Amino acid sequence: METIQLNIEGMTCNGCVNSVTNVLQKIPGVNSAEVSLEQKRATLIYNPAQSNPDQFKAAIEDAGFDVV
Ligand SMILES: [Cu+2]
Repeated sequence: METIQLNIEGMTCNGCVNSVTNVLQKIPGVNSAEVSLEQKRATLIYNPAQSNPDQFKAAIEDAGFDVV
């Protein structure tokens, strides 16, 4: 398992946090996804054999937010 932190722009409320959390948790290989509204950050623990940071970034952007 590996850990990665992604900085996210565009989240304004807990609904946004839930959206981001949900799309990340659906990605195969993601063990856990914690999203902080205050820190504008997602912390993921994932299996690098099953998923990669490009997928996380794409999923967040598809949900309407920006990874910076
Ligand atoms: Cu929101």
